[in-house]
Order: sequence, then C-alpha cells, then structure tokens
Amino acid sequence: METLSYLTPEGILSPTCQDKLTPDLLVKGLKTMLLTRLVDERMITLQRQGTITFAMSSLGEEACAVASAAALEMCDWMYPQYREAGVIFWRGFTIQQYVDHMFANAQDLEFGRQMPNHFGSRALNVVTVSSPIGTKIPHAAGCAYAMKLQKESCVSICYFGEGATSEGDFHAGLNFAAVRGCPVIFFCRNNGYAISTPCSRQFASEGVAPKGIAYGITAVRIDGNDFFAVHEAVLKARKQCLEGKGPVLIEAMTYRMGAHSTSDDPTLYRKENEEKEWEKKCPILRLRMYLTAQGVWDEQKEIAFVATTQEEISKAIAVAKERPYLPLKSLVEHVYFEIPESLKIEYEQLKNSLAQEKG
Ligand SMILES: Cc1ncc(C[n+]2csc(CCOP(=O)(O)OP(=O)(O)O)c2C)c(N)n1
Ligand SMILES: [Mg+2]
Repeated sequence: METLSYLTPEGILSPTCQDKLTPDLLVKGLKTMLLTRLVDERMITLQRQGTITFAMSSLGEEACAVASAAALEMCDWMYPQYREAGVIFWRGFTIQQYVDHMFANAQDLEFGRQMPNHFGSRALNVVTVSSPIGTKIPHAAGCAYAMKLQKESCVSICYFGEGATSEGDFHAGLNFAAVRGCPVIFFCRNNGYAISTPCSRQFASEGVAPKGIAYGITAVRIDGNDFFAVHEAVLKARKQCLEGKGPVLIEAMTYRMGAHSTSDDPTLYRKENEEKEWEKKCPILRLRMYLTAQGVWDEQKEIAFVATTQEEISKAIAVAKERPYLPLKSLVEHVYFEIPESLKIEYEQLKNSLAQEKG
C-alpha cells in the first residue's frame, strides 16, 4: 500500500492537498507539538534526577497525536496510548494537570494509581491510558457501537502502536467494529518498534493497513510525520464513520526517536544512522519550515513561545513538588461503591505494618 504524504521534509506542501487548514489551526498545532516535546524532555530529566519514577516520550511522533486531535470534535471519545500526550494537550489539559499526574500527587486526576504517562480526563472525553497493550481497542469499538445505537453524531478514536496488532484484542476489536458498522477510527502509529522488537519480528504481513482490508474495514497508510496527511486522514475517517459507512483503520508511518521509556536503552538494538535518517523527517521541523515560508511563524516567535512554556513547566514542577500524596486510605477508595470488608482488613493491616516500620 502507498503512503499518503503532502508535506515534504523540506516543508513544501503538495498542491494535491485538499485539506485547507487555517494558519491559526496550524500555529496552534505547531505550538502543541512543541509543548509536548518540551514537557517530555523535562519529565525525562526529572526521572533521571530521581524526582519522578518513570517517563515516556512521543519524541518524533507528535504530529500523530496533535493533528489527529485537531481533526476531531470535543464530543468524540479518545482512547489514547501513552505516546499521545499531544491529544490531551490539544484538548486543553494544562501543564499543571499533566505534571501533577507525572508526580502522582493528590491533584493527579488518576489518584496516583497509574504509571506516569497514563493520563486521562473525564472533562475532556479522554479515557485514561491503560498499560496492558491493545485493551482499549475493543473498548473504543464498544463505545462507538453505543453511540451508533443512541444515534449520537460522534465517533471514538483508539490509538495504539504496531506492536498492539499482535494482541488478540486488535483482531476482536476490528472484527466487531466492522460487523457492527461502528463509528470508530483505529489509529495505529507504526513507529518501527515495540520496545526492542522491530516490525520485521512483529508481523510478516505488508505492514498493518492490509489487516484492516481483511476485516472489511477501510484502511489507509499515511505519513505520520506529516501534519496535513494525518489531519486529512482523520477528518475523512470521521466523515465516513458519521455517514454510517463503518470504521476506518489508519496506519501512520512514523519513528520512535527516543527510547521506549526511561527503562530502555535503544543503543542495544538499533543503529544510530537509522535515527539520523528519521531526524530529517521530524514533524515539528517540517511544519515549522512550512509556516515560516507562509510568513506566520519565525525564529523570534519560537524563542518567545519556548521561553514562556519552559517557565510554565518550571512553575508547574515547583507546585507539584510541594503537593502532598493522597492519604493511604485512598488505596481502597473509589473502586467499589462501598469498601468491601476484605479491603478494609487489608487496609488496616497495611496501615499497622507501616506504623510499625516507622515506630
Ligand atoms: C499485554 C501487554 N504485553 C506486554 C506489555 C509490555 N509492553 C509495554 S509497551 C510495549 C510495546 C508496545 O509497542 P507498540 O504497540 O508498538 O507501541 P509503542 O511503544 O511503539 O508506541 C510492551 C511490549 C504490556 N504493557 N501489555
Ligand atoms: Mg511501536
């Protein structure tokens, strides 16, 4: 299958691009990608300093999250993976909310129970990231089915990596959605690796998109580092879903520029020249060059934006550091309507053993 692309690595837009994006939307897109990158960098540094426990980044993959979110409406349900910080930032999640989550403090919307980068927001229709790979695929299909039955004019979107396509949930989710005609967009970021496993050891098929065709789903392959291609593909997919023409699988070709997580060292399993090649296709670089040529962005604007964002991140970190963790009791709250007796006993045991350790 061909890879649809409109914006060259030199930032030149093909005249065949029909998606007329406004300068305002594109500048917001560039800023959101930059914000994601700056936050990611700082979180990795904090992990290295021992301040937070873990961090993951979407370095080099920012266009997938931001441009897709830009093509959707607030009523659409998002099921992100951990590399979709750009999705939640696009929807208005604040830097403070994000940093509080990374610190797992008392203000964390996840009550400090998730791993870092497992954000979510009920107010923003962003379902919390879950660690087990692929589990959100059937959830998104089911959510879309519910919306179809209730005649809501909204879609759901599920993001996952190419590694997730080896999970049974991928196949069950796609098949269910195809048969029931669910208005769901399956957005696969094919970034070349699942931790240290390259695509060549993940599947023998010609990538991911043909699997959608096998299930009777419209499938497209796009350049995931091209803001225009991602935006157009998601916009068209949404339209198709709302016209009752069934789900869409998008395979966005990209590259994980960073390590899988702060627990990973990619120098052990891949060559530096591979990374160098992809550096040239950076989604931020491309959109920046395009917008600069259009006269709506320049170096001065970028310097000012980076400076204010860095300042905001620093402030958010300082605030998050001072915030307490949730009380121990919260461990057994919010799951059951009434705390079951077994959990009450476990809580008392834990409380007593911690008191003994201290005393
Ligand atoms: C069911 C399951 N198996 C294994 C893991 C461990 N694990 C976490 S991330 C990951 C790789 C996922 O790769 P991919 O789906 O390509 O996403 P990417 O990290 O490249 O964005 C694995 C194997 C897990 N979280 N869940
Ligand atoms: Mg991957």
